[in-house]
Amino acid sequence: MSNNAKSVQSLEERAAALHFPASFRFGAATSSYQIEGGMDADGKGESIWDRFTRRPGVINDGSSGDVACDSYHRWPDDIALLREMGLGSYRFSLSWPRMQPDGRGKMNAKGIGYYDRLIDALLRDGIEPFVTLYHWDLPQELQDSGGWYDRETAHRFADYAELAVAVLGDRVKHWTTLNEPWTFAWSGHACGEDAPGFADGVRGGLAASHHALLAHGLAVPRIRGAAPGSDVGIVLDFNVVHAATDASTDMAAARRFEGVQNRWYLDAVFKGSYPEDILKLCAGLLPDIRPEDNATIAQPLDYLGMNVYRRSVIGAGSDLPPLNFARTNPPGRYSALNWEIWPQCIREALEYVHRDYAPQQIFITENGLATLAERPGADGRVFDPARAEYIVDHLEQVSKALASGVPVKGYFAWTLIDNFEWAYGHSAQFGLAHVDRRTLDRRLKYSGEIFGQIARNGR
Ligand code: IFM
Repeated sequence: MSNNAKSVQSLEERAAALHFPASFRFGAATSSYQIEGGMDADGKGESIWDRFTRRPGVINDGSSGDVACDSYHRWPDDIALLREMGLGSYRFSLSWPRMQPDGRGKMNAKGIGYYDRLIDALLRDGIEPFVTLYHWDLPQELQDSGGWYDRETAHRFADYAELAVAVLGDRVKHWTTLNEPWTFAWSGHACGEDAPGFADGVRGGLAASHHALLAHGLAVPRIRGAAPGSDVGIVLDFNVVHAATDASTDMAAARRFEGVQNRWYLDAVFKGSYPEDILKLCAGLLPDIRPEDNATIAQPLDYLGMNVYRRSVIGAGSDLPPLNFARTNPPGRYSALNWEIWPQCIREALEYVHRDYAPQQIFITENGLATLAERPGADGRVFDPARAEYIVDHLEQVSKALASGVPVKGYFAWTLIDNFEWAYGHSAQFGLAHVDRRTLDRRLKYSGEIFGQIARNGR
């Protein structure tokens, strides 16, 4: 047997050895802008990503989500893939400007109809919808009046959340307010890599973060009011942060980085106040944080969604003053996005959050590997053993966290199908299924087959 065949065999044996409780949920995740296309179909309004992707040079390969995977029309193909893998849960997001084109006022019946059909079909197939209300596609109209720099946007989000839940909440039992406020606040407002493209440094990141968290806090009771008995949570993205060396300067930089990436959100949501060290460090750069905001943000939640991909190894440097950090890349394996592959990070993140914040339930709402876009081989199959291995490695760590008492209730792979990876366009892909960019036909990859086997046999 060749070495490749041996390593595939041992991977498949490790996949077969994975066991989770019967109630553990296996699913796949996507987001509206990354898969739907239908950019202006049926009355959809413009989003900040529709506008941002028009700027020359901001997307690696010059692509956009105008068509993406055309899931606006091909959603039955997406559901067929979920069925093929035997997944019992699907996490997707609503496009706010498809639901409510101007971000305020009138809802769009045709946009609601799209999600109605999707949800009904999922339920017919026994697949539980986990719905995110905001995965980065802010209505451009709201951006024009200040976007996440404007406190009013938080109120508009709460209004929209209530209206969306009122029409879909009879069938959807798991609601998420925001996906990854750290990323959309900082990449969109501090560094300018993502929409709306502001490079306003720490002041921008903190203002957008605070208003996003306020939006979350204002929305939670409105969601509960519109769909009593449903589970409500938020999805945060975690980097397990390690200091590059034992030098006190590196350790302090790692602590600052970890403060804005993790504790800023966790402390606000679970403890009702922002971390003192970050408030002190960033005094003078803070938005208007009113005394009552802390209580508004710290709503009791039914679950925390954790997106975990990597470890960040941080030393002292000059990025984003006064955070003054530098990312370092220790020797190891890296993804096509240059993210370190370090599977222990998922267990470390789960144990840290459980120990310090004790959410009632935790879902891994995203985890997956970016590779360069793959092509089917001569036999028509897309063989991506690196992604299959990534999933098995990380699930082994999740299972260890479970054994150590962390209430982790499910795992969603990112992502169902190769899609529009934000500033990377289609140059890097995370899909369990390949999408032919010409025909948009979907085809399960080897990683999807392995993940399906784990989902079917591993409980
Ligand atoms: O594609 C993104 C997703 O939209 C949010 N979490 C990280 C993924 C990979 O970059």
